[in-house]
Amino acid sequence: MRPLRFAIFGAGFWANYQLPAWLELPGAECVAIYNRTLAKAEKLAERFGITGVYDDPEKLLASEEIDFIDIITDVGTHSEFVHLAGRHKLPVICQKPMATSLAEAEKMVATCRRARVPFFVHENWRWQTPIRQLKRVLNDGAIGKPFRARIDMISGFPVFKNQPFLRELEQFIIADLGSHTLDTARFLFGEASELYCHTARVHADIKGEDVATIMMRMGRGVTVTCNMAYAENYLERDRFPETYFFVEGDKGSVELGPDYWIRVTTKSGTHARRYPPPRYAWADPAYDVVHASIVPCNANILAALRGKGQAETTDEDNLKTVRLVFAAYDSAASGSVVRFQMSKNSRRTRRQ
Ligand code: 89Y
Repeated sequence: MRPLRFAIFGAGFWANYQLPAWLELPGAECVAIYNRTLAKAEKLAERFGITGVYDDPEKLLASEEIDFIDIITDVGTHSEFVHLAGRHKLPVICQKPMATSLAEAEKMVATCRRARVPFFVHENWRWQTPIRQLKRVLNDGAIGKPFRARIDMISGFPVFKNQPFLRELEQFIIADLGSHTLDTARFLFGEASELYCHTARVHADIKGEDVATIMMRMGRGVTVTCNMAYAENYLERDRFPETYFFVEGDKGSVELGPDYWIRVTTKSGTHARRYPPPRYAWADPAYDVVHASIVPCNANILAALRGKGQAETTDEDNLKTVRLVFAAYDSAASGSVVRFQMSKNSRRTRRQ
């Protein structure tokens, strides 16, 4: 079968991992790179033997025959490039967070729907090896019906070192990291009906919030709390970028703790097993579990692009995560609970 040809837009920090992650998969071939600063695109292209290099996206689309675009730029340009893909009738994948506001995200989704262009969001967190296993444990029913969960992504890691633009975001940790943790909460527990949020800023030299606490009622009444912090302090159990989970059910409990250990506690005692991610030579060891999750996320979207089933992180699905992200900012600003209405088939949620 002919591989699908694609271009990546963006040659920054994340593209250095997204591109080799694509190379792990048969069935897709990167043929061109666009980046605002040509030298950065050239450097990435040389490293991976890609011939098409451009600093003008229109020129790239006029010169190259491609089947889809993978947008790996900063969030500020996602909308512009998704609309460009829509005009060219090209299927498009966009990094999380999808957009800088809910209205912008809704417009992007509507444009692609009108143009009949498949649109996916590269939301990889839920594809982490230990999180997939945690989902299996919940589905197996060993701990019974979950009633409460804690999701902790609290780290002293200096995130601004590799991603300095994060310092400049007026909305930081919920948009950057909450996009992942809230999506993972939806993946594990279903849609939210209520949300309440507090934020704080510990770093004096950044624009946005670097601490957030979000409490939600999800699915059939599970209380889920997401604790996030990038305060650059000292924490005994800090293993960036591992996310820790603790879920209580009516028959037991399950913990995903440090070093990928999953501990399931039921009447028969505690059963513990490690679920480490695969190690790729191209991945930065400091980001292992996250970089490894790019591969199954790409594979899931590629299968959908080839007409083999539905991807998990479609534009419409991710819009529900985007809704939670901006509801969290609204709740933090107003000090009030945001309530969502579930539609009958529970595929759609909307603010009440
Ligand atoms: O940008 C973020 C992401 O997507 O994964 C972790 C990160 O690099 C910092 O929060």
